[in-house]
This record gives sequence, C-alpha cells and structure tokens, in this order.
Amino acid sequence: MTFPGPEPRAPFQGRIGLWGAPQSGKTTFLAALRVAVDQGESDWWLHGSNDASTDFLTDMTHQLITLRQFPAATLNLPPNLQWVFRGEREVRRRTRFGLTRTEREVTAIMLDLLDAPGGMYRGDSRRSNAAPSGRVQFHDDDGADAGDGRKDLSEEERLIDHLVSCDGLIYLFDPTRERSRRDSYDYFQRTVMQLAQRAAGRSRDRFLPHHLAVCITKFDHPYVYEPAHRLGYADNTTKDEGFPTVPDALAAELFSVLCASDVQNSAVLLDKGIRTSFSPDRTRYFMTSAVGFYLDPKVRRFQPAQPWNVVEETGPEGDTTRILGGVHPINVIEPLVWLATATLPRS
Ligand SMILES: Nc1nc2c(ncn2[C@@H]2O[C@H](COP(=O)(O)OP(=O)(O)O)[C@@H](O)[C@H]2O)c(=O)[nH]1
Ligand SMILES: [Mg+2]
Repeated sequence: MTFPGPEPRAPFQGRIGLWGAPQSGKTTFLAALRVAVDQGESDWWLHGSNDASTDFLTDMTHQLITLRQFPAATLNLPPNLQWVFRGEREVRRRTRFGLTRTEREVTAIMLDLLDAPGGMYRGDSRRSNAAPSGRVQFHDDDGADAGDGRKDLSEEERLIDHLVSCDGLIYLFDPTRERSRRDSYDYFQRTVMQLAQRAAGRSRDRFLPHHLAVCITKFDHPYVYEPAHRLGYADNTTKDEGFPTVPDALAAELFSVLCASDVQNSAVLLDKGIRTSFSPDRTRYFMTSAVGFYLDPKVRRFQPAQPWNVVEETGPEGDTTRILGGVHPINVIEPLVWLATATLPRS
C-alpha cells in the first residue's frame, strides 16, 4: 500500500523591477545577467517568460558576447517583456511538533525591465496611444487599453504602476553620466514621489515598502574605478583573476564618496534621497559592471595597466564604444539573489 506524498509546493514568486535613467546600463545589465548565470557561480538561472522576452535576451546576449557590442538603445521594446530568475533559497519551517527546520525551496522572481524613453522620469507624462516605447506589461498591441480596464494611461503612469507592484527594485546609478548630465536626481526624485503617493500606505514604517538594491554601474570605467582604487576601496584579492571588487560593507560609503565629488550637488541629493525614502534595513549597495574588467587572454589575469574593457572610437558616425575582450560581469547576479532572499517570506 502506498501513501500519497506531500503535495508539491508551488514556487514562491516575487517581482523585481529594474529601473534607472536612460543610458544607465539597464539593457546591458540584463544581457550580462544571462552571461553571469551561465558562468556558473550561483545556483540560479534566468529565462524569458514568453517568446518575446526569450528572443530579446538571446539577441542582447549574442550582441554582447559574440559581436562585442553594447546593445543598441532600445526605443521600441516589445510589450510583455518579463524574465524569470529561478533558484533555491533556504526557508525555516515549523514542524507539526513545534520545532523549526530549514528547508530548501524553489523560488521564482519575475524580473521586469522598466525602460523609460528619455524624459519620462522627469515628468514628460504624455498620454500616448502609440506603441509603447518602454517595457509595458499590460499594454495591448494598439496601446488603447491598459488591460485592466483603464484606458488612456500615460506611459509614466504605467511605469509607476509597475514599480508600485514590485517587492524589490534594482536602481542603476551611472556615475559617468552624472559627470556630464547631472540628472540622476531628477529621474530618481520624481519617480520616488509618485511611488510614495501610491505605495507608502502599505509600508510598516516611515519608508517606502520596497527593498532597494542600488547598483553603481560601470565600475570598470576609469571615472569609477580610478577613485575606488586610489581611495583604497578596491580589493584585488577576492577573485582568481585578480579582478577588483569592493566589499558590500564598503559599497554604500564609496557611493556617498562618488556622489560627494559632484560639485553641482545633484548626486549628493540623490544619495540623501535614497536614504530618506528607503529603509536602511532594506537597502544595499553594489559596485557593478556588466562587462567587467579587461582580462589579458594570454596570462588570464587582470592587468592594472589596462583595467578598462571598453574602447571608445570616433568615426564618421560619431563616437562609438566597443567591448575589448571577454565579458566578466561583476555584482550582476548578487543584487537579484539578495532581493530574492530578502523580499520573500522566510517561513
Ligand atoms: N564601461 C561600461 N560601459 C557600460 C556598461 N554597461 C553599459 N555601458 C555603456 O552605457 C551605454 C548605455 O547602456 P544601456 O544598457 O543601453 O543603458 P539603458 O539605456 O539604461 O538600457 C552603453 O551603450 C555602453 O556604452 C558597463 O558595464 N561598463
Ligand atoms: Mg535600454
């Protein structure tokens, strides 16, 4: 006689939004995430949740790895893009006898790319029935119906809807853009104000309810790596190839240092804005690079004389960037794994 086993549990599911100013590195981050998963340092994997998302990921990754090009600026993303980050995490369960036991449990995190066309986070909230230029999950092909009965939402409202419904957010901050454009705070504060209007009520404390992973992107870029190295934040001893890393415990401090070097004060406001809007207990900082540092293929070691993995070229079509060598993403999986473990219920 056989007894039925326990019902298999449906995997825990959560939702994470990836956002940041245009050009902050969102699409490249996603392409690199796929590479990082396959380079195999964690138990997680990533796949599309529909054909359009799978195709998008495959194309972007091909471009990054094989063609050594950055993904083209995506002005017209297909609707319904969503990826699944799937793995296992440890949860504590109470047994029938009142004891607690640690179990491994399948976990699936939905990852949305909240890609806004230029101007959106600054409040360019045109009502639009045109095909969406951002990643808009519930947008019909003709764009007339938001899918939840609300017609004629602006693109901005749809993006905010997405952010509100996420458990965790990955915010990409690009210090290299901040040197020239100084508009990260604009993007950030406008979105945060709207998030607060809709989501603050469901928070159990004075902050927004979301967990926030702040990724300081383009760590490989001389503007970012040079001060990190000079001020003693970079450590070359943790990776076999000698790639620099910044311990997570120091990343928040380095972020403040990078922001403070902005003489126009915009990045300083961003730093303060993050700390006043998101709970310090639910915020973590990561020094991230989608393409990683250059690895000398002959000696398979990081070369301090040639850290940067990107070549900037000026041609007849203007300035272009090309990836010099292999792609070795830094802190691309880690923010997601942290959010996957931190945002879902523990037992
Ligand atoms: N040095 C460096 N540059 C990067 C990296 N990721 C992106 N970039 C640069 O930033 C540009 C914008 O990246 P993209 O992913 O398109 O940004 P998005 O607009 O936020 O999706 C790219 O074309 C690259 O020039 C990185 O990891 N390192
Ligand atoms: Mg993009």
